[in-house]
Amino acid sequence: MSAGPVIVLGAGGHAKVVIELLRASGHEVFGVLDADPTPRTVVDAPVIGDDSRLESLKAEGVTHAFIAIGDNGLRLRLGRKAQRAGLELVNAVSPFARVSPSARLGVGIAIMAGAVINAESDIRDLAIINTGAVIDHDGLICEAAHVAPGCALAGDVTVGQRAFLGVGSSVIPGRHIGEDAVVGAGACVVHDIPASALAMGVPARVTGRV
Ligand code: JB3
Repeated sequence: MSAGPVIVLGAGGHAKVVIELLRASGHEVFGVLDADPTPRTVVDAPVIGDDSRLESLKAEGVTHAFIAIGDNGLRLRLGRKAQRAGLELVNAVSPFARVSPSARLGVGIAIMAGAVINAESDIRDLAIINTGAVIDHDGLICEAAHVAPGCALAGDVTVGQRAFLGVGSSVIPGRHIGEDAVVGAGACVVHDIPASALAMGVPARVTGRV
């Protein structure tokens, strides 16, 4: 069954991309909720209020939500809040992404144009697989993790909840990135990265804590 009208949370740059993905997949975008409820449009979608509107939207016929906010912790919290308000999370998957038929997807996931998700990978709720990123076979991308544009993850890579892989970073096969870790842009991960660590460079080295 196709999703009904979708409310999008967040009115920034990420929301612009997501709204266009939702429309390209045939979804109706009902409107946008933002912390700044000033009436305006986001790629022609109206900002209709802030999150206080969530509770009433189901009665207005809205059935689904998408959390279009890049902050991983906030996206996870808002996703669960939207579900508690009775809204289902929809996925925003570009028609120009390649998702293996054996890959498993949760809900509330953004998969941008040019992204590739290979065999038997597991992408959990509220993750972002950004423009042109590659998740090779048997990858595990946990809840609300963000794999930025141009990342390349070889086979059997695990990315923990709310972790962030910066633009163009790469990970060799079998490595684990811990929960809430941050990998800097262009880094090359050849060793496991501990939870909440900040790692950067080629090869990536832990330089601090997030
Ligand atoms: O790297 C790429 C390709 N995209 C980034 C994306 C994944 O994350 C992008 O470059 C940014 O780094 C970021 O995009 P985002 O989240 O759109 O950033 P920003 O432009 O700051 O927009 C965040 C929006 O969320 C703002 O309009 C805030 O007012 C809004 N916001 C903040 N807290 C909230 C809340 N909106 C709602 N509904 N609820 C909140 O609690």
